Amino acid sequence: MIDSGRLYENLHQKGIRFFSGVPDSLMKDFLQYLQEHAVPGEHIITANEGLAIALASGYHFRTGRIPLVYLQNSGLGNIINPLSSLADPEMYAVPMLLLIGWRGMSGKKDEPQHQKMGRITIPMLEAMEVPYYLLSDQEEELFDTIQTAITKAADCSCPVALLVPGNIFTPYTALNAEKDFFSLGREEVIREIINRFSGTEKLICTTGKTGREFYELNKEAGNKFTNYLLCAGAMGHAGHIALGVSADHTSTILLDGDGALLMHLGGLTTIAPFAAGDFFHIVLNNGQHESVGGQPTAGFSADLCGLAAAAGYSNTVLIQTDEELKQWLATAPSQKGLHFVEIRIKQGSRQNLGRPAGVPMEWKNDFMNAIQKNLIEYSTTIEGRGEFVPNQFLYSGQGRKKNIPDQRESL
Ligand SMILES: Cc1ncc(C[n+]2csc(CCOP(=O)(O)OP(=O)(O)O)c2C)c(N)n1
Repeated sequence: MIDSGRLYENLHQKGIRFFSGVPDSLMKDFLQYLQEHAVPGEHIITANEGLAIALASGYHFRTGRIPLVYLQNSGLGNIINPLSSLADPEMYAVPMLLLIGWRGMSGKKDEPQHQKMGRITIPMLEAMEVPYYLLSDQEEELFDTIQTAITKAADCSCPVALLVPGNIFTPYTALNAEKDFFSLGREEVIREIINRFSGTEKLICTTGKTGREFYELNKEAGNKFTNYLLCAGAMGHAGHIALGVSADHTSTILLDGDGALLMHLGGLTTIAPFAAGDFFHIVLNNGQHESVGGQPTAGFSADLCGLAAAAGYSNTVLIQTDEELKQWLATAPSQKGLHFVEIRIKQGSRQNLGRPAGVPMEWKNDFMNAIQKNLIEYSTTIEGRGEFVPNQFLYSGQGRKKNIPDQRESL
């Protein structure tokens, strides 16, 4: 097993002095060490993996040194563009190390969202013409491989991948356990949402533990919600799934995470003008990537409600206490229109959190069947609404027309 401190020292000795990326649970011990020991300016967590490639390129342009970008292999999709059109030897030829957590590695059982990417990780690197090496869990061997990769990156002036085949790091305990600033827990909030809303809303859950918690708590509530879909993979895309399904004009609840929201933050500017029906974009903001080890996000330093309002959300609310949550939930289910709700929560989740039963195809079919049924019931029971007018007809292309009333209010 690899000691995180010794790896950090070894990288330092070899001239690697800049680290950036999006965390992965396979590297959580090393990343926690890095978070605590990197000197200021040496380590920056980016909102998505592609941005880390660009940041690392900028670092290289300034210093001439080789940076390291870390990511889960699910982030490969996010780096293809900057890798091929920025860092590639046929473009600006940026030597860098890519430390990639290999989820779904061939032969290893993993969650459904990791299977395909696990299988195609090597073919993808090959297609991208990125040299790669598999890391050992033996220190000496691993240090040798890193040296080989650095030499390769310098020689070819190109990105070189180092694949992390599993949890190869010895457990690292944080020096200073982060203090909790907020008292609400994620499960508590999800439970209240399940209790207070009718259960007929369509509900889309973000990547990570939120979906698993929703699944458990909904089961405990006798499967009150039937119209739900867990966005098990595709981090940062739950918002646009919700946007896509909102167009049937029944109510939509989106349970988002701060890390996921920030990963594709620009999506707010499309959800705001196009979301149909009553749409509750609820961000469970714990200021960290809790599902993969608790590394910080900008969730507590950015003004998420301000960002949403600037993107065009007509109603925003910040909830920080149990009282505020109860107060909001007392009226929320009957509120109309588009809502952005930031709920600040503490860290942590239960140890024995289960995983949803079944396979993604079944989840999809269940969801589609449930919302079709819902739609039929809806159109036969609600009179007067008729054909809905999608919000895009209100969108001029140069911004929302100010003199057109928000028709969602009157629907
Ligand atoms: C593109 C991509 N990069 C990284 C990951 C790994 N990953 C899974 S969940 C997660 C953290 C999500 O953070 P947040 O949305 O704040 O939710 P939390 O885990 O705090 O509940 C990460 C980084 C991923 N699934 N996809």
